[in-house]
Amino acid sequence: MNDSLIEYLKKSKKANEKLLAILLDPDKLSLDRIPEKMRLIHQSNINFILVGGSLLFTNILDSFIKTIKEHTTLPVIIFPGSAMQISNHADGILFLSLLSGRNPDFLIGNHVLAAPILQHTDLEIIPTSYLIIESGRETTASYISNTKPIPRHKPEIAMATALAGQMMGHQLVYLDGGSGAQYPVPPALIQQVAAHVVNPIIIGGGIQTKEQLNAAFEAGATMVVIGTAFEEDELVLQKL
Ligand code: 1GP
Repeated sequence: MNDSLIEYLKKSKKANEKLLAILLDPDKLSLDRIPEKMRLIHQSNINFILVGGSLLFTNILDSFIKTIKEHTTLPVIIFPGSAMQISNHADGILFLSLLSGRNPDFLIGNHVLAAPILQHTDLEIIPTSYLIIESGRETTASYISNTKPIPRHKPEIAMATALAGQMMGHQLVYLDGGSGAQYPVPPALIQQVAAHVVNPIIIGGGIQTKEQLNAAFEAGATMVVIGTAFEEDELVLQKL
């Protein structure tokens, strides 16, 4: 890939190309299983690997990403749950502002802790508006961040929030139902955001079926993230 990660995402949006990412959580995948997972990923049309989690119980992020990179040329992007999740082995990091919430730790606190460390890495830093959307039951992301998600029947709030993020200079929007969401982000909500925001949109949380995947793309997602479905069923990528 010659472009920066964000340029690639922006070009994909412009060309109406649809991208798929797999989210690998270091707590849920042991290092020795990475080669086998990467083989499955290479047999499908995955474009990006995301790594991270709201909670990390083990301090293995560096070796986790290093092992992934030994088995793939796909770009690896950190999707951090906190300022502790930084590794120079990745290609980039989503510099997330949790705009759906009103917790200063996730709006600026973690960023201040991370910035001096990120300055000395080669990571591409991607300023991202991160919006948690209500998805049926409380998610780890919402609980750990101590924030309320945006109600799923209020697309106008999601739209106004994503627009504000764009005006702040963010390059990307991530609408997330949260890991293992009961219901994915509603297509009507994605549509409303896509109609007003030029930044590429990432959708994640609870995507299990081809229908849900296509609905997200048709509503305006440039990239869809699959995490739990691949953890629970290794063959899911062939069905999507
Ligand atoms: C979670 O968007 C990601 O933050 C992926 O969600 O694990 O439900 O696929 P799932």
